[in-house]
Amino acid sequence: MPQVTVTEQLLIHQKESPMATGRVTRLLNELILAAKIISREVNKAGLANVLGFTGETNVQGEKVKKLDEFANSVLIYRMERSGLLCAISSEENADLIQVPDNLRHGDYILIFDPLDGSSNIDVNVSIGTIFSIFRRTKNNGPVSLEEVLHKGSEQVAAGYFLYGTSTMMVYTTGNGVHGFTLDPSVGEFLLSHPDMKIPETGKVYSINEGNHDYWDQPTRDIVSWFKSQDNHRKKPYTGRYIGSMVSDFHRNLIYGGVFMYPKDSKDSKLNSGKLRLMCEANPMAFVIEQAGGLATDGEKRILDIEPHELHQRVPLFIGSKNDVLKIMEIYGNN
Ligand code: AHM
Ligand code: MG
Repeated sequence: MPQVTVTEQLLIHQKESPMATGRVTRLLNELILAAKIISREVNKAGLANVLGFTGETNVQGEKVKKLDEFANSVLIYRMERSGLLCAISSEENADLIQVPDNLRHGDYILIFDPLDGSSNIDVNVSIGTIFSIFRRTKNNGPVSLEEVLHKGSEQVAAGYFLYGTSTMMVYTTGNGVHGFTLDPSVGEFLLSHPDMKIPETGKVYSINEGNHDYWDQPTRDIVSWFKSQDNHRKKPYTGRYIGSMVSDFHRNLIYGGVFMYPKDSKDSKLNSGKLRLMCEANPMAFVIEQAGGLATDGEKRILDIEPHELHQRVPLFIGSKNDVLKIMEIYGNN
């Protein structure tokens, strides 16, 4: 089989998908380069302590950043210089980042989580970068917050990079979901998972069950349903929880299943779940819908939620269609 590179595939989709303009292709190519740099550092991460790189200063006397800060600065630095963006929002930055006046501007807005799965960064467990791209609706000048706070259904592209046993890229521009694996020997992402579809009914449920006592009753009922023999499978689902959404999501996308981060009462200030709508839930929801699955906050489609702040949090149930429909049914009956 001839090996298709991600650039070739992007160019094919540029012709087929109305949202995938040449500029989106260039933007994704810039993101790919940033992800390759992050991937290289992630692969060296286990050496940090051995080589004494975790302090503020390394053996060359240079300041060393933590991996999540490193990923954030690589993405901001490279993407600001792409000439295609007018504003950037990162999970790591409280405020919207305007592309500086001295750099070339474009009409796209990039929202990302530079390194998701923070609790797994230091223990050699898979982590990822999540991205979401919108097109600016107004013209010139500084981008207002209102211009960024769009529903997820208006994304033009979204996806993630997974730094796992291999580095992968999975993306959609609204024309299916495509997965690529980085071949380190040639430095290219090669098409390994064309037109990904999630099974309609899954096998796996993924949730942090340590939060059980903080859940509301419908959430407890949902998890009991997955663990019982009285469900779609007529036998318990398998429980799998890595604690890196990108990894849990990716496994479920391939095997079928559902990832859940419901609201809980652990932190009274956060009565709406842990995950962020704009940089985590929206891009994953765009991918899952394009793969034939669903994403909800329990009641509403994630992609229809009107954001009112940049770092808004949201309960998230995402995965195989029949499993998410069941979750909505249980919530709907309460
Ligand atoms: P992060 O962006 O700080 O890494 O938080 C998001 C992560 C998700 O990847 C993961 O699903 C979740 O937090 C795990 O949270 P918990 O440790 O509470 O189960
Ligand atoms: Mg995150």
